[in-house]
Amino acid sequence: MAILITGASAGFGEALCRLFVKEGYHVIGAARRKERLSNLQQELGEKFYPLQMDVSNQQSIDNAIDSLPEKWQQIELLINNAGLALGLEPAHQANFDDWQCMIQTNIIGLTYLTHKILPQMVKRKNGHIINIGSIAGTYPYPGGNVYGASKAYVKQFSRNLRADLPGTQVRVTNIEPGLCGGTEFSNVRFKGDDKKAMQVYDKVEYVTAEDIANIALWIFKQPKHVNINSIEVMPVAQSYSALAVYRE
Ligand code: NDP
Ligand code: 8X3
Repeated sequence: MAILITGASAGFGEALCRLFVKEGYHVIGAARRKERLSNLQQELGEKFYPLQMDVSNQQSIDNAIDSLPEKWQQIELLINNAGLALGLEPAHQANFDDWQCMIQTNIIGLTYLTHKILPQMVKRKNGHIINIGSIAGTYPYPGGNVYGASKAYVKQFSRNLRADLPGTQVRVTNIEPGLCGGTEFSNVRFKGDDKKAMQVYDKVEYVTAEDIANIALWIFKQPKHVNINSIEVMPVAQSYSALAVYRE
């Protein structure tokens, strides 16, 4: 049995791979950047299988999953972590290609991979899907437009999977992190503008990728009859804000 983690070449995914391998699991780490996966394989050894896969491309998902050696084909845990935010402009100034990329990756890619892996879990009556949503799927913020909407999809898709799966022993969880640093998330969002990206984490003790990995492991290690439906995680330094009122 293996664990399939998408977005394994950086951030949460990399930390998840390290932790699950350390805990003794066989882990398939998937992402587009092959070299980074090879480096991770060198570090983690034979319990790690690097899988080049672009989740925004259905053919790439088919090719990658269908290419898995027999010993790596049974997936007991799928962590749908690959995802991205692009831009922080208001909707009327946003780039449509960015919107399309987020929808293709965060929604369609996650959905297609789930559709591909779920039947084997149901057949075996054993499996767990952990989706990485976001607090942006619950709380709107300026510039969050399609990113937040894509994570709201992940939240509701997770719940609706639960509605379909009673009696199958397959568990589904949505992890909804807030401000997490030490990953490439903001560099990707701001398209390589490191200064802008660094400002997001300035003077904040943020949640780390290792924190998220520990939470995922805890969720997975609950007894088989326990399903954590969702879990919202913020740094202590992050909190709620009043609704905005525009005054003339
Ligand atoms: P990173 O940018 O550090 O990592 C993203 C990972 O996703 C990379 O490994 C990247 O690999 C992979 N990825 C992106 N697009 C694709 C694609 N088309 N196909 C395959 N893999 C892809 O981000 P984080 O680790 O911070 O974020 C991970 C997840 O957590 C995302 O879904 C994000 O939305 C979510 N999240 C992040 C938060 C944060 O504050 N950091 C907070 C809440 C949620 P590669 O480029 O090699 O393909
Ligand atoms: C990432 C957290 O608040 O930048 O999902 O959208 S946020």
